[in-house]
Amino acid sequence: MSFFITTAINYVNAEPHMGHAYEAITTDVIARHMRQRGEDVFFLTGTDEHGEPVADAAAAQGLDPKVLADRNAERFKALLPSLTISNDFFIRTSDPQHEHRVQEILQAVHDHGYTYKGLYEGWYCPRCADFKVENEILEGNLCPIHEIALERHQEENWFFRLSAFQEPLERLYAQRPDFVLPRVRFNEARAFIAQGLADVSLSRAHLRWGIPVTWDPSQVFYVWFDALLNYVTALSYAPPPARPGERDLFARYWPATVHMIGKDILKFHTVYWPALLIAAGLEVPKHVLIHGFLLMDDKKMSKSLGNVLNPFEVLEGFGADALRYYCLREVSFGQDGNVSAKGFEDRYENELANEYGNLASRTLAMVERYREGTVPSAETDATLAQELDGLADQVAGLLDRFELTPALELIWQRVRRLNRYVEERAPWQLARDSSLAAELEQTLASLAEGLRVVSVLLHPYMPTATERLLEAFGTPEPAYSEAHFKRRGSGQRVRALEPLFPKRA
Ligand code: ME8
Repeated sequence: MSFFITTAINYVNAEPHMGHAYEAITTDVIARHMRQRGEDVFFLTGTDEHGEPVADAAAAQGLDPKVLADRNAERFKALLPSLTISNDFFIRTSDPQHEHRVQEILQAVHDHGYTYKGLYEGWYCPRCADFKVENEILEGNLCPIHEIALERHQEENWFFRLSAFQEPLERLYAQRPDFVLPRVRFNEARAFIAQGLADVSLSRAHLRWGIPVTWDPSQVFYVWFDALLNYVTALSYAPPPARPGERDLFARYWPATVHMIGKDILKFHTVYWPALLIAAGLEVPKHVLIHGFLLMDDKKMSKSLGNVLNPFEVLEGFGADALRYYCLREVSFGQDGNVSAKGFEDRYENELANEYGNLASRTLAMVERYREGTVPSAETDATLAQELDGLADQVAGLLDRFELTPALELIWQRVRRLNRYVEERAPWQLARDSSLAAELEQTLASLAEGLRVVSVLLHPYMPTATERLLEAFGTPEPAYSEAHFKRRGSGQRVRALEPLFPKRA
């Protein structure tokens, strides 16, 4: 089945921060897991380049917006391989193909009668590129997200008749209880709709850095409509080339399976976006999946608050797998969570180095020492088999509901179980007594098999370390169909493995 998954596209008004890395990582875990299960995955990410936030940041640095966009888009692009993100395409909203397709789709919305010209006045946050409604505004007329002064803006521009979609959206939410996940966000979106939908402005009169409105080229489209449409436009020009008989990827992948986004942009994705799609005559996505914020000192980490944790530095010190693991383990997916250098180092040391890395090197060393590097093809331990049977199904069930942290927790319980198994069986004692050879063989076969199973399941979370481990054990296939505990050891030769998570000085 086709499985189209997207991240939000990132503003290029500043460099990437941990929040962006977090979103790419969580999306990548789902994409990799679904590929393991044989789904036809298409994973899209990219940059959001038009509008006030970028125009203002460029002006402040005396740059042309396109120059700033080019520079920062490169940084966002460069972050992806260093996080081992497996995206299939990277869209930039300054791509001419995107611009052209946005014009076509919004022209259709106009032709269907969902636009009109009107006067807009309201409190506007230039960082959000959004007008704020009265009940959101903080005391002193501050933006609730950026805590900066809002500006009073008035201009004549084109409106989108969001109010016409009150009933269609209510119906959508009544029929599709999993349209927005998790549930608490579904309720939030539904409550927003229940308040009554007001029309929203679709264009900007005083901005040049955007896509011209086809029927009124003196204006550009409001950046949010331009940006949201990336999810559709990308399918009209992204490689891989369509299969024979396909004009492009649209028929194969639309509607999107999952839009992964942060909680601050809920309204745009759960209200404006489905309304816009219906207005254009397109299908709405299957799920909008909403993650929380990474917090440091209990404040959202963001470029405008100035407490940025640089993902490049974290990666240099610990590597991508460690960062990926930490993000999924420390922060309960869907909720906000604090991240800290101390918490990171603790988990690295205690869980990655000691529990997983050490289990792998001990097991390999014992296979080497006691059985000359061959995993015995002995029968595996029945109790352990019982404890690992069904694990792959449980993990798949959780990940079908995008429960990323509980799935990791479940796998990690088995990593700990395998460590206990080593202690219980004490293979170094069994090795001293040749009458216990069968027990020793069973122990080694079971450990190797258990490590193989947990590594296949951990692969989406930590692709590099698990691949290295699986190769060292001579069982390199991380396909999901291989994720069950086998009744016999593999009989494979093992190879030496450098520590997966070396202890830091
Ligand atoms: O909102 N923790 O771009 P953006 C976790 N261009 N996630 C965070 C975060 C944090 N501290 N800070 C930001 C935009 N994010 C628009 C999106 S989509 C059509 C247009 C998340 O660069 C944020 O919630 O400000 C969003 O999902 C993504 O990073 C990009 O944020």
